[in-house]
Amino acid sequence: TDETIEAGAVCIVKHWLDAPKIDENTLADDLTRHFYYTLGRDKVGESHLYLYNALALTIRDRLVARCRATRQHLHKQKTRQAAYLSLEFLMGRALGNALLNLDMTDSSRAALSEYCTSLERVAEAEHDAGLGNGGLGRLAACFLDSCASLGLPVMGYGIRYEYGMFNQSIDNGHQIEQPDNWLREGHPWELSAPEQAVRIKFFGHVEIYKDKNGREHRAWVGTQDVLAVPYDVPVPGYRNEVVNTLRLWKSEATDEFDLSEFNAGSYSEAVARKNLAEQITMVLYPNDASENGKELRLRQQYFLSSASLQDILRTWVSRYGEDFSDFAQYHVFQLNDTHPSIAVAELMRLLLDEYELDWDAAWQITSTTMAYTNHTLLPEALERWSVPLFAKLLPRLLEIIYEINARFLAEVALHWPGDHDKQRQLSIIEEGPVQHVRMAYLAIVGSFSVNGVAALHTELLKQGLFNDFYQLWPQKFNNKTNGVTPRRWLAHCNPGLSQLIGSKIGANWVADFSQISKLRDLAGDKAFQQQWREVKQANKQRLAAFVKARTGVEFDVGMLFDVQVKRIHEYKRQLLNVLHVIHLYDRIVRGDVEQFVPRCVLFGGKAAPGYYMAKKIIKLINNVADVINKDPRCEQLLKVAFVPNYNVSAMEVICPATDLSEQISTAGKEASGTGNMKFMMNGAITIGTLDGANIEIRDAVGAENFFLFGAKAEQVEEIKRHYNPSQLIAADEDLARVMALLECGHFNLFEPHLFDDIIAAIRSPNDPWLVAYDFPSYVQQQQHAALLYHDQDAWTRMSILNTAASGIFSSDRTIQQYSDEIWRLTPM
Ligand code: 4GP
Repeated sequence: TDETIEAGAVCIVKHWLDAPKIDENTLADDLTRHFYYTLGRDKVGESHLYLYNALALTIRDRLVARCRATRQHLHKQKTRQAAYLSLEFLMGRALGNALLNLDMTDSSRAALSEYCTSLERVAEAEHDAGLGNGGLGRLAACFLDSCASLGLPVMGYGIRYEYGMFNQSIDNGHQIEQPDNWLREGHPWELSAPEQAVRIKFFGHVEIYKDKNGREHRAWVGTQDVLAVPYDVPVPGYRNEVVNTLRLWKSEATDEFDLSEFNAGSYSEAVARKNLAEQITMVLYPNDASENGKELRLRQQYFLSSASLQDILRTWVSRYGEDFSDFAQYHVFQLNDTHPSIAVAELMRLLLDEYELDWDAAWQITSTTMAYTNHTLLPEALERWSVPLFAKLLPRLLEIIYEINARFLAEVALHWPGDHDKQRQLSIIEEGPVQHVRMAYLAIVGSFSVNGVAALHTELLKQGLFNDFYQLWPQKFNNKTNGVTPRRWLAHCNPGLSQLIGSKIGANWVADFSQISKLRDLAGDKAFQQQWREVKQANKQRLAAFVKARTGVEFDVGMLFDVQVKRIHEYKRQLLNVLHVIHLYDRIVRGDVEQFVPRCVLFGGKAAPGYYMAKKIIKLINNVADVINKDPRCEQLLKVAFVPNYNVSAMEVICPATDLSEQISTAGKEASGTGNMKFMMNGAITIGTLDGANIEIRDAVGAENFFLFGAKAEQVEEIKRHYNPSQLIAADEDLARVMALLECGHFNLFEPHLFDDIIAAIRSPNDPWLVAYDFPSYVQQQQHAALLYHDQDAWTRMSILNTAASGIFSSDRTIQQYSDEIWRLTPM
């Protein structure tokens, strides 16, 4: 009867409230239970996979309990919430971070000791969740950690790709891509909620109909629907009992074909269509900061946006009915780049078509809940979708975009009367042989906030790329300089330094990273410097072992560790770095080694599979490394390695061991950078251009503790106007020698012409990256850095000062600003 069902429900809830508290004390027993019973194992095995899974499940239980409490807390009162919409969340491994945040590292260690193994070995069994390309995806992951740690009600929404970022191996110096089947061995952290699946429409057409009051409505019909099934991943805050949620959507076929096609005997066609539906979330597009342009990618973007918005609207309706009058007071959507910007049109569609609001009411809600973050100025990254594709795939959305555009262009006409060029330039629809939808314009028009990710970047958006929009709506534009989480990027990845810091300034810096500035007073303390160096030395040992295992190259921990790890891109100028390496090699060969500081140079990073020049640069690095590492004259002075498959967990070993951090992009091209911040937190000193967040890093630590070189952003255009690299090469003896070595084929003896394109790019008067221009000042600063490294006390002091000044680069600071200035959330 209804009563028994009701009573049963009450009983279950009551049971949960009374459930024995799982806590640290029961951890060892739970681990054993999961190992023997949930997973049905009795042997540990070489890979420790099951032990890892058992521990992950044990910890997940504790996360689930807290997650439920967090949700209940939010349910009790009407609270303003944010949703972070992102096609990428580059989470890396979850175990170590969860243990740190829940303060269960020691109890886990103790529980594992019964299995005669270490936590470190067990943690190694976890596969990185590589659901992102690079900066933008990793930023989203750091933001989730900070939101939970600050107790902010923020939900992440993303895609559960079956295949994440590809695995990279190096074969004869070439990048080889292999699929990242990260779910093969299971993903113990997630919980699926199939009952909360939502339907996503594609294709079909729009029909107009009138309701009984004669009002016109539009219906998107004849669609081919796909199911979006949610998988929830818990996001623990740092020791505050808050656990937020990252909801990842997986696409699945609806069951409809079972009845029609299936019965008609079209079994295989029906199954093929199922595959088509599941393809949507099959693979992450591996392009960083460049447009993808593929139809499937647009499907992913719409799939994520629609599923997430439907999820939020459904929850609203279930709680408050179909009255949306104060919806905007309680919701805000942050769009991580233009990738989910179709959400602007989708929210309009849902409010207009599904909930029958009129245009003005729907627009009022949309344009006060959407906020857009831009992550790159590179023109090739600006997403444009062809109108015919849109018309076919999302016909109703295109109609809405046309209407948004028409109303927007009327506003443009008022602001710039009679200026038809302006209307053409600002139109969301780009004219041409084939019309295109400009997604960044849609995002700006539909959002109340538009932000860049570092001071210079935001300035360049306002003065350059989006200047017309800035003139129209200056109040929308704001800066939010990026940050990284000090939990993963110092406390977790550098336990030695963490402990040392804790012994001097207490442990509160992990929650309140501004306290790290207290280290400044210790920078000159000789005993502390000695301890600081010892930690660095141990970290270098760990990295050396890692490099040896992955590349066979032996790093000498007595040498300066000079590191550049990030996506391979021409604007990031790994090429400039290799040229410097060749210059060092040339010095050794010609015997100019008097003041030579021995170095180990480490490179790492993936190239987009279709990015020809980036792949050539990887090959060049590997060939140069090969020549140098085999030359006995270099043995004591120079080592070079390219570590394959750079990812989050590799960075956790790399950044604590780095002395010199290479942040050498052409000024004006790197929106912010976040690797630069991780290195700084771990006491590396930056050699860099005045670009992105480097500028703020240098301001924070002081010019004397930063190695600056290169053209400034505002000089770049002028330099390009009369750029003559061959003349610059001839005028600089070092560069001339480096080019001579490259051009005579010294690094490709058996592979003729292999690097011709690279050589031509450096010599091209149209080289947008100004490699030859910046080379002399780069070499000079490298030399300056090397000389300083001689004086270990001075270097250590700089290192401490860098960590001490890194407080503002905590993503807690960034998120506090997002919350104060855009989201306006109240901590739980
Ligand atoms: C990156 C930017 O290149 C990097 O400078 C920035 O720090 C990061 O976003 C986070 O804001 N952009 C991308 C991308 O990853 O795909 O556009």
